[in-house]
Formats: sequence, structure tokens, C-alpha cells
Amino acid sequence: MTALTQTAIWRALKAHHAAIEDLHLRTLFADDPGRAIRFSAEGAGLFLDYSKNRITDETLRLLFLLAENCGVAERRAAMFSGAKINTTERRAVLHMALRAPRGTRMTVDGVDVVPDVHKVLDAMARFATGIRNGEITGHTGKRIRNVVNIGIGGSYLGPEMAYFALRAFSDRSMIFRFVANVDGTDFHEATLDLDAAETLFIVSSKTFTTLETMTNAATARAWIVEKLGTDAAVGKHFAAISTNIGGVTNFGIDVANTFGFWDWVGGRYSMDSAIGLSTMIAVGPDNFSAMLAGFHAMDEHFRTAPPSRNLPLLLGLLSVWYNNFFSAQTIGIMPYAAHLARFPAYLQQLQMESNGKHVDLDGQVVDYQTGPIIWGESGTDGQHSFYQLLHQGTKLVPCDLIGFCSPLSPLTEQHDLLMANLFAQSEALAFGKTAEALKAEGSPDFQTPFRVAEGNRPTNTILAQKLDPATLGSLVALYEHSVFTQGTIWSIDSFDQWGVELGKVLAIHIIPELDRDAEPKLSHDTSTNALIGRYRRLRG
Ligand code: G6Q
Repeated sequence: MTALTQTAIWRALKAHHAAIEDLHLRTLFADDPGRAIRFSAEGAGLFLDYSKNRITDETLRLLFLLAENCGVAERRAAMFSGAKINTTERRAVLHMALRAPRGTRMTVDGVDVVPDVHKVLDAMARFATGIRNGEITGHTGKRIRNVVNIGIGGSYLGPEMAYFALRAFSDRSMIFRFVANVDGTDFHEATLDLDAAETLFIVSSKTFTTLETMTNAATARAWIVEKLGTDAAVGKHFAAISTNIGGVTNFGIDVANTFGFWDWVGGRYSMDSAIGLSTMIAVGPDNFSAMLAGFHAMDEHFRTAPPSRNLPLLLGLLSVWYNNFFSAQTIGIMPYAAHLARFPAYLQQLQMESNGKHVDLDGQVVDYQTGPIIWGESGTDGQHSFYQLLHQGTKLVPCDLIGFCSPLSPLTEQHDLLMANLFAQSEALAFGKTAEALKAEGSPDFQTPFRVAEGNRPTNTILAQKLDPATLGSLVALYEHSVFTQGTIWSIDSFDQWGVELGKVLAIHIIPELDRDAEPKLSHDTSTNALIGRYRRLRG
């Protein structure tokens, strides 16, 4: 196979980049009144304006050709067919089956998995409804009012993000907390003000072996037993989500409170599986179904929309354009919605764990950049801190600005203010502020060089009607499939995470060396030895 960077299309894109890199968005807009309409697309309830990107019709033509040459359509068909495209783990990648409507067929190894998906969803709905209406109680008969999800990484970021995103749809009489960190303060703070008799712990772990989660789950177990005075309370105060049912049983969690999923669901692609149980308890089964319908609508859009109107494909190709041809190192995600405050962190894992790879599918070290660094903050908060660098710094940071037309609070005028900021930022980033404009405004000459903003900073604007469950589903699926598109172009496995697996075992060797009764003979490098020694002396 020809290496990506040696292909004719890659070279054509490089040449095209050299030809247009100095073109300013001011010129592109001035010369083409139809640009905003032509470079917009809509699907699954989302509207994408990508006109403020440093692209021309020729750029798009070449990027679509790149997608064609890299087999995006073929690999997408393979993914949807249940083929084992996660080759390094020999697994299918079928999170789309988690939101497939009842009665549709999606197979892994020739077996239709959709009936099992709905069996679990139905069991989750029964459990969630029982908790919400008080039919399922704690050990003492008190209603469950507090739900604490214990899990990390893919078993944490999605549930936490979704709970905050859909807070307006949640049962306000209940409290939801999320414990991920092995730092004991995380558990301690999350439970400090809770009545154990009203608290349900959901232990979420695909493998049910992760050190942080198993440690926090054991702490939670001890907390319940201590507060309620009996081991017998555990059954009523724990539920588990895992693919490792044996591990759950050994921990002592009732099979009736255990919800499974499958090895064809990656951790970071699992918020719409049973891992979303806390979300379902918060917003109720109907809202959860609406979220799944939003995911599914975007799956269908990705599968069927032509390239020029295919939102995930466009987003993915634009990311490749900046990453590989403009040498942009990062992409900023700026949701103009306080409820989406955790969305950048969620996308950080989704994208960086998926596409932070240095070898291709054949195991060859790549000679091109793969996944960009993803980061972000909710607007307008970011504007008063790091946007300075976006406007006037020396780095190119393409950003996605995400906004909603209907507010979730009754403060509609404040919503107009919020959206005015979004529109103003995308405008200022694209068009900047010239010395002439500053002069015309009466800005003193000595300040001019410092106040000039050169513009030509690219943004995508994503607009939706309202941040509701369906919109959240399609927004997440938009990025899932954009990640897939990028991974396919780079010919990497977006569904394994060997770097994370490495991290999971690193601390194991040091844990016994911190034992208070041990006098370990340290054999690390001199820096690590000294740090461990200092910690042992000072920890008190
Ligand atoms: C996700 C990753 C990783 C994983 C966590 C938790 O894709 O694999 O973030 O979700 O390490 O793993 P468990 O769910 O197995 O505890």
C-alpha cells in the first residue's frame, strides 16, 4: 500500500495548501456572496456553518477525493456491518447498535445484537423507573434520593457530561454525583452530606478490574456497611454495569441489579449503553430513548448523506486539513451553553484516546500527524481568559463554537447575550480588526500595532434548536463519526487504547514501596527513588 504522504491526492492537497494558505477569509467572503449558504449543511437536528474555514470549493473537492481514496465509505460500511475493524483487539465496533431501533438488525459474528440491546434497555428502564417512583428502596425502606456513579475514563466522562447537559430534564428531587479519582477526597467529598440509607452506588466498569474504580467501590461498600450497620445492606445499595458479570458477582452485587454490555462497545463510546444508567435514572427512560433516537438519526445521516452535506465527514476532513496541512496542533471546543461545561472534557477523551496513535493499521510508524489535542471551555467564560491567544497569539487554533436557539432557563434576554457573544467571536476570529478600522474608530496611533487582530482564524459554528436529549445524542454521534473519519484517513485503529492499558499497570509496582511497614530497596532511576523517599518521609 502506498504510504499516505506519497499518494497523489496528499501531494495535491499540499500543493493546494501552498497556493491558498495566504488567502484571507475577508477576501473569500467579499468575493463570494453565496459562501455562507454553500458552506453550510444540516442533518439530524444540527446545523453546521463551516464557511468561516480557510477553504475553497477546490479544497473540498480534494478533501472528498482524499476520503474516497482512503476508503472512508468502505470502512464505514464495514463498521456498520459488524466487521472487526478494531483489528488490534480483534473486535467489532458497533456502538451504533446501542441506539438501533427495536426490530432493526445489526450483527456481530452473524448474530443480531439488537434484541439483546433492547433487553438490557428494558431492564434498565424497569430499574430506573423503580428508583424514580420509590418502588425500589434502600435497605431501611427509605426512598433512594442520591445516585453516585463510580467509574473512570469511559465509564465516567459520558455519564457526568450527560447528567449536566440534561440537567433541565432531570428529577430535581434527586442528587447525582460522580466519583472517578482514586484520590480519597473525591469519594469523601461526594458522600460527605449524603444519607447512606438514601444512596445508591452504581459501579461502572467495563472490565471490573480498574484499580481506581475497584478501590472506590470497596470504599463505598465499607461506607454503606458502616453507616447502615450490616453487610445485608449492600444488595439494596449497589448496582453494577459491566461486561465482566463474574467480577460483579464476586464483588457481591446482586445479579438483578447488574446490567451488561458487550466487547464491541469501546469505553469512550459507551455513554448510551448501560453505562448510561445514571443518566436514565436522572432524566427517565423516555428522555433516554429520545437521546438514543438523536444518536441514531446522526448514525443514519453519516451513513447516507452525500459528502457535501455529511456533517461528521465534513468536520473530520476539516480537522485533517488543519492538522496535516496547516500544522495546527490543537482544536478548541467552545460550547456556548453552561450545561455543556463537561463536553470539552468528554470530547477530549473521545478524540485523543481514539486518534492519539503513532502507528498505522499495519503497525508501521506514521510519518504524518495524527489526532490533534482537544481542549475547550464553555463560552463565554473562555473569552475572558484564553481567547486572547486565539485572537492575537502566534498559533492557529481552529475552534468549534456550539450554540442553541432556545434557552433552557426563563432568562431569555441573557440567552440573547450569550448567543451574541458566539456570533461576535466567530466574526472577530474570521475578520479580525485592521489598522484602518482602528484609526477610523479614533484609536491612538501608538496602540495600533497592539490592537490589530489579523483574523483568518477558522471556526465551525454548530447550531441546534435546543439542548434536549435528542440534540445531545446527535451532537455526540457527530463527533464519534468525525473521529472515525479522521482515523480512517490516517489509517489508524481509533478503537484501541494501548497507552491507557500501559498506564493502568504502571503504579502497581510502586504501591508496595509506599507501604508504611515496608523498608523497600528502591531500584528506579535516581529521580523516582528520591521522590518516593521524600514522600515516605513527609507524608505524616
Ligand atoms: C475508554 C478507555 C478507558 C476506560 C477506563 C475505565 O475507551 O478504555 O477510559 O473506559 O479505563 O475502564 P473500565 O470501564 O474497564 O473500568
